Formats: sequence, structure tokens, C-alpha cells
Amino acid sequence: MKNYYQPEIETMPLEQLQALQSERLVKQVKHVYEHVPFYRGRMDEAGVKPEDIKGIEDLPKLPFITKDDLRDQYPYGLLAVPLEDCVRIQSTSGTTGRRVVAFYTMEDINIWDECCARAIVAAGGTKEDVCHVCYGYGLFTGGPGLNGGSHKVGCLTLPMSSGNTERQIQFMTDLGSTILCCTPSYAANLAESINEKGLRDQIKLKAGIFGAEPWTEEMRHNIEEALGIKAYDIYGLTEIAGPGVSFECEEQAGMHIQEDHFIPEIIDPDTGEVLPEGEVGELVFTCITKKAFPLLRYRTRDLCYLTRKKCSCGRTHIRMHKPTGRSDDMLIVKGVNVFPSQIETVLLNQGYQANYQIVVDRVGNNDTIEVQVELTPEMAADTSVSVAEREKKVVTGLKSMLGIKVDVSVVEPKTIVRSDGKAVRVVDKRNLYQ
Ligand code: DLL
Repeated sequence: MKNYYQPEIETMPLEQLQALQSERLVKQVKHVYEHVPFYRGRMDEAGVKPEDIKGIEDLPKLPFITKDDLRDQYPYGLLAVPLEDCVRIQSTSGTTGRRVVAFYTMEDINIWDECCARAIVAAGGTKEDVCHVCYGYGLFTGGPGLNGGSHKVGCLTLPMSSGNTERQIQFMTDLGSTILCCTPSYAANLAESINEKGLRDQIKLKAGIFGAEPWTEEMRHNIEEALGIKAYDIYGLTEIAGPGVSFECEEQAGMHIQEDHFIPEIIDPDTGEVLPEGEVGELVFTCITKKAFPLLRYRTRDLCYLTRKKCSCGRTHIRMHKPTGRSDDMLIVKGVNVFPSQIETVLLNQGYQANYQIVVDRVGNNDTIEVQVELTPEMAADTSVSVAEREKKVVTGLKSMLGIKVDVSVVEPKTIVRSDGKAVRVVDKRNLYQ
């Protein structure tokens, strides 16, 4: 049963694959130029006409798209089909300003499901498997993406969503889950609970598909040992589709990018220059099949490198190395994307000044995030509000902004160390990028 799913596309000879990409790119450029005034404007500004794009070699002629562009165009500015043709949205957390809302037609959902199905097959999944999905369901793409992929493969799908570890383990043992889909940190948590309860012998897991946040080879090794499974990395982002943009095969040596749908480039984050294969830079994607929200040359801010070295699995699609960092200041805490600017907005809205520090750490398998913020001299002089009340208010504000619980310490004026140069606002002690 292995590799039954669309093997001809995943193992296509390079020349054929590139011809397919070129054909799809040309069509896509025409589609966005005709239907999205934003793209038309950008291309006109850059002096590029759709007919100038004759194949993938012309891709660098197109302008880049950034998260700021998405923010400026929120919510409908990048929509490339009539709204009535859309059947779904997915979104990232954040303020309205930072929120990304991606639209999908039914065909777009099918493409995305197909990418996730390929990921499940690459992890050894077949219709005999029981696929236990505990990525969050809802606006986050993790749950819906793997759910769709699991259906396509024909697995029995357990739409568990995140949290409630007791129930997860009960379903896992009662229904014999064989493939686990969740963030690597939650997988480590589950593994710990299963072993603490002495239930390791009662679980039938054989593989895990873990992503949505950076994780180290050491974590992979620990999870594999603790659960007796093979742990596969999966990558994706809401803007481009969700999970399944790339995923690992049995080689576990980089993630194959689904090149029949997404063309990757690596650029120098400072100059925008396209870098040769093997060099580390910022990953950029062009969607060549999506219709509702097709981003062209989208700058992901994830840093990594690509390799076309032959893979023993037979897939010809290029591989990306695990992201080695980001070219912006986005943190991923408890699986949620957090921008320091969101935290600053909450603090300033509550009357604080920009004297704060964000400390991120990992205790056991769980991320912790603490914000220390200084009282202003006026606040310090006002004894009618207690420090505990102020902290509670900031906790509530941050929870509503980010969707996660943040520990808050309100400290005396001038206690946070001042830097001589750029303020060090974020201290991330986790070292998750390698
Ligand atoms: O995290 C989609 C996803 C869901 C991927 C489930 C895999 C599994 P966003 O919330 O938009 O989408 O966050 C996207 O998360 O730009 C990376 O910085 C980071 N990221 C995603 N997968 C990985 C990974 C989903 N395997 C952002 N390793 C991306 C490292 C990852 N970072």
C-alpha cells in the first residue's frame, strides 16, 4: 500500500516537474493579474506584464509579498475569486493588524488535503491506520489539514483536537491509534503521561507527524524512544495552505516540498537576491495551483536551505532543511505564533511604557512565557491599585490578544536592565533552532 497516493507526481523526473510548474505559474500569474488589483498594481509598478512570465526562470521578475502586505490588504484585498466561490477560511492568532485570514475554494481544500494525505503516506499511513489528530481544530490549520489528509488516505480519523491528555490516552488505547498528529512538544507530553501511567504496552502507535513549531533532533530521538515510534517532521504556514507544504519521508533527512503546488526559493533576507541551492536564507513560496488566496513570492521569514540531492524514497521533490531560525522576531510559544509587538501593544494600551522584557523557556515539555514590565513613576505613586490587580489586568489583556496564558510580573520603575544599544526585549532560553 505504501506510496499508493499519487506516486507519479511525487516521483516525476525534474524536467517534467519543471515544465508542469512553468505551465501552472504562467496561468497563475494571469489569474492574479486579472482578478487582484493589488497584484496588478505591484506588477505594473515593477514593470512586469503577465506575458513576461513565460516559465519558472522568470519568477525572480515578480515582486515579493510580505506579511505587512497581507495586513494592509486584510481581509479581502488578496482574494482572487468571488467570495461566493469560497467555502472556508483559516486564520492565525493575533490582533486584527497581525491576523492572516486565508480563503479557500473547494478545490483549494482538495489540494491542501492532498498535500496532507501525501504526508501521512510518507509516514507509512494506509487506509488500515487509525489517525489520531490532536492539533487544534478551528481557525488553526493543524487539525483541519491533517483531518482532511487522513480522510483522503482512508484512515479511521480521530478528530481529538488539543488538550485533555487523559481522554487522548484513553482513545489511543481503546481505539488503537497508530498515527499521532500533534505538535512535538505535545507529543513529548503525551509520551511522558503514557509512560508514567505504565500504558506504553497498550498503545499501538507506529508513527507521529509533528510540526507547527521548531524542534530539535534530540527531541525527535526522545519522542521516538518514549513512544516506540518513528517521528516525522511536517511544515506549513497558514498563508500558503497550512500543514503539508512540506514533510519528511522515511529518510527523515529534510522535508520534501510539494513542488507541483508550491515553488520554493531561498533569498538573502537583506537584499532579496535569490541564493543558490544549499545556502541558508529566507524561504519564499509561490502558490501555483491555489485559486482563492494564491500568494506569489511570499516571504515566510523562516530561514533554511534546500537540497535536490537524490532521496532514497524515490521522491524527486526538493527538500528543505528544518528551519534554522527566523528573519523576524516572531516566537512560537505553546504552538502559537507570538510577535513581541502584540505584547507591547497590550502594555502600552494599559498605560505602561516600553520598559519590559519577555522571557521564554521550556520546563519539562512545556513552554513558559513571562512578561516583566515596569510600573511608570505615576503608577508607582498611585497606591489605589495593587500590583496584583495590575498583573491580573495585563494577564487578561495578553490572553485576549494572544490566546495563551502569559505570566506577568509588574516590577518597580528602573528595575529592568537598560541596554547600551538595542533593547533586549526577548530572552528565549529554549534553543530550539539548530
Ligand atoms: O503552524 C501550520 C502547521 C500546522 C504546520 C501543523 C505543521 C503542522 P502557522 O500557525 O501559520 O501554521 O505557523 C507557521 O510555524 O512559518 C514556521 O515558522 C513555523 N513552523 C511550522 N511548521 C514548522 C516545523 C502552522 N515543522 C509558522 N518546524 C512557520 C519549524 C515550523 N517551524
